[in-house]
Amino acid sequence: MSYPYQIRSMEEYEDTYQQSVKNPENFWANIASNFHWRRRWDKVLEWNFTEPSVKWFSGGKLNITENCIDRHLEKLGNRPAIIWEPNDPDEYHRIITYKDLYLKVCQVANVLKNNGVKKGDRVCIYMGMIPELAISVLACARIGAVHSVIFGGFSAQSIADRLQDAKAEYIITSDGAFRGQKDIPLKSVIDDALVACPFVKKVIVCTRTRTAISMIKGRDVWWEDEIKKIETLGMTDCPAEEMDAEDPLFILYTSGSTGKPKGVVHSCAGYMIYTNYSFINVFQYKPGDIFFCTADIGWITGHSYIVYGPLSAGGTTLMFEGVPTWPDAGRLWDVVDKYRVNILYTAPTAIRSLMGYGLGPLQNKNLSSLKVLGSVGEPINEEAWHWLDEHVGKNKCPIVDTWWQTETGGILISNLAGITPHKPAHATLPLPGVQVLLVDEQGKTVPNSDSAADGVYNAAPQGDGLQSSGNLCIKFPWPSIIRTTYGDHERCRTTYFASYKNLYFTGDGALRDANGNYRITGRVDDVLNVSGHRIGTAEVENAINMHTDVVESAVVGFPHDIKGQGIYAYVVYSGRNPDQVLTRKDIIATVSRIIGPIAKPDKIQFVSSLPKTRSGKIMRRILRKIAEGEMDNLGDTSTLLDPGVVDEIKHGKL
Ligand code: 6R9
Repeated sequence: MSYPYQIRSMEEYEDTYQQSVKNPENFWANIASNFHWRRRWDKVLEWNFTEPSVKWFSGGKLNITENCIDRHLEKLGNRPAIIWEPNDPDEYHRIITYKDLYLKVCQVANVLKNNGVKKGDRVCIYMGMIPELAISVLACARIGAVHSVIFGGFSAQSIADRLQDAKAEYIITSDGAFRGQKDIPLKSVIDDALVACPFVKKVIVCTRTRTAISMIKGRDVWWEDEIKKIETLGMTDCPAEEMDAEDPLFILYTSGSTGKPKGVVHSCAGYMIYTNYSFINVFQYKPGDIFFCTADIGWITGHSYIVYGPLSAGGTTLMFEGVPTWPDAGRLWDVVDKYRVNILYTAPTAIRSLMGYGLGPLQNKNLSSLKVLGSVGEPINEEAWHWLDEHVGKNKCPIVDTWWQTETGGILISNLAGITPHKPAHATLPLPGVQVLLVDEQGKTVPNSDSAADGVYNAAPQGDGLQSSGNLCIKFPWPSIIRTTYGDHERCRTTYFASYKNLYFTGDGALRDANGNYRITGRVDDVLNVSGHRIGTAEVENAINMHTDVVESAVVGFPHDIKGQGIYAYVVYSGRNPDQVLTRKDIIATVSRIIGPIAKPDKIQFVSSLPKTRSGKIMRRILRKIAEGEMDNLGDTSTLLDPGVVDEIKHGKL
């Protein structure tokens, strides 16, 4: 494969950016012509941000798996598509070529059909990081079923909520999953979830851990048996379903500032084109490179940059089942050396956790294959940036700091490796086609913050330092923008398109320097970012409030050395159980059960009441300051119903 739209110099970037702003339709149509279409589109773009309604490549027909697999078979059939490294370094790794992938995806697609799955049906996938997970995702896409992957760390209750919301009647899971020392009983969690989901018709169970599980007659079937059936029937091929450009490809649930997680919907063509374009340009991927993204496919990063981006580019993607610190803190580097990884894409939280082990685990590691390093999920602090640069990249690998979201489908702001300048702790410049600006509280555009109107890059600014700051918005659609929130379009409108007229609002705050580089400062809403995972404070509060001894609670974030943000819960507690140590444990167990272990509070402070305004609103600003240890800087507390509460909380013990 060659990538005619890969940007090779700073000048080319600036030119391309300007073209993409002047004539976005032309720009994206040119890129789209490099893909395999069953039928060419009639109209490149129709959009408005009021409903909102965004349609890219209307009338076009395609199947994303033909672009990710079939079109590579002739020239790249024997190239590894997926390299899989197991949790246990002593177990055999697996290499799946494009030819193998084609056969496996067709097989599983036929299994799905044979079990009644049809185009448009929602299929929930709850698996560990094994190749069958990627194969399942692609098998759904092959037959036009809408996949909804749920991260293995979510609880039965969370799964049930998502299954009900998506009305998913089919599930693919495995008996269990290995992660470090842990053996996670996936099928038994699914069984618990399904008590509340009688509408689920079929559960396909893949063997991984050989944990004892129960199989329910008529509902549960073994993956391996189903594949055998397909083989006996002689069904080797599975023609790809012809999809409309705007048909939904998948639903992925993510947390917001209020209520339950929402199902972000992405569509076939736009998502494919944008993940491919951003993959090739941000990482400067070259044919034959080994690309290693350490995310889990349960998150958007895994969807876009383990599965769809690399495979649509005919690339080789490495899937790692385990964790960076097991059996020891050198594991990630062993994996890099074992496969001579060229591009490593990881998260600041992983880097900070590895930094904690010192330089010992890096000794005797070669790492000379690395060319590009990438970071995603949260702002990368300068210390972690420099550690990565010096000790992993040996000062010769550009680091891309990639800013994006579940809702954006792909990377929107990032330097392009080795092409546009990097700056520690800055995501830097928007990709071509992405028109970024900052607004103030009233929704007015902040001067010198608009990448499209004020120039995307300024090599020689007057003066230096900070130029502007505000809330990060995008004013023109890019192909992989969120289309809707599943089953509730109004929620999509109010969450992203109603804060500021004609703008997509990201929920993040940002600064822009005089060169035009953006620096993301973090969420400005009630969403926490814990180890790169998005967690809504309201969700955690709801879970804590389920505990019988809890009257009410308020959850805020606090700076955490490794996780970036930790979860701090203020709990008003009825005192029925005087043993606070026990109650703390109980509350943590409740949160684990309702949401999953990723949402467990790091700190719990029992208080007799919460600071509220006269109208009954919890003053989170004050609680946040106390959690951050900024006791002397609480600001105005005069609007509080009972200012005495603040003193009690300030002097309270954890
Ligand atoms: C891809 C992903 C999105 C939120 C986003 C922002 C934060 C992601 C970042 C970053 C600073 C970066 N975020 N990348 N902040 N610099 N390079 O993480 O999606 O799970 O939906 O989270 O993560 O706050 O709004 P998602």
